[in-house]
Amino acid sequence: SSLEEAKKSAAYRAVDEHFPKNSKVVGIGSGSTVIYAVERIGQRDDVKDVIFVPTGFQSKQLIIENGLRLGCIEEYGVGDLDITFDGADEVDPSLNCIKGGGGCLFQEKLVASCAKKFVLVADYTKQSTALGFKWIQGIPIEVSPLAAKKVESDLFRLGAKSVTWRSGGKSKAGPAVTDNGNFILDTYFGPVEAKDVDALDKAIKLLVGVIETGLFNIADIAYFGGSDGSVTVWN
Ligand code: DER
Repeated sequence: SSLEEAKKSAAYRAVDEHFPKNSKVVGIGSGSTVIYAVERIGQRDDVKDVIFVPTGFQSKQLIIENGLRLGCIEEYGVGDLDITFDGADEVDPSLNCIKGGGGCLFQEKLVASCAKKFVLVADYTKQSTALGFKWIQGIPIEVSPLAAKKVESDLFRLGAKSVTWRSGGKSKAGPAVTDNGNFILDTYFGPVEAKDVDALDKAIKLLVGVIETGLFNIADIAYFGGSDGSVTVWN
């Protein structure tokens, strides 16, 4: 489909233009677009000694399936990763993004926080004018299961218009449990202006029981694949 082609062209271009020479440790995000980035990385001849750090079970399997060396985030500190490639659910022109559509936001933000560079790969449907303008499923917020009800009440007091407990859907009765054993509350505040993203992230993070939010403002550059095979770059 042209959407898959769009994801592929963005991911291939991002890897070709940003995979660092002599890199030692590289972060790998989660979702369907990053699959193409790992595919492209696997085609290179300079990656056999590079360590790839996953951001969840899917990401881990992706690294293994592409014959790449698997590392673990437990070994690294800030600045220890040369670069990380990851997707997003929505991106605004200031490169703020909503992540967590795939439920992997905590490890994604953890790995991203240890990387020198964060390269975002996405299809054209992710380009937006403000977070919450196109992605109306809400900001994914990872919470301790013990605190989910309490955090839900906090979020409404913070101005949330809706809070949805992420469910496992048909495949699992009850709430979806993240790779870290937590719940996700998808919380919709309406469109969030770029200037307010950081303050909202911090306000949510202050709530006792919140593990992490899906509000990211750390991307250095974003590659968007177009439906016509073109690639748009925001930075
Ligand atoms: O869950 C996540 O944060 C993923 O990166 C997701 O937001 C992007 O998924 P996609 O590449 O399948 O659209």
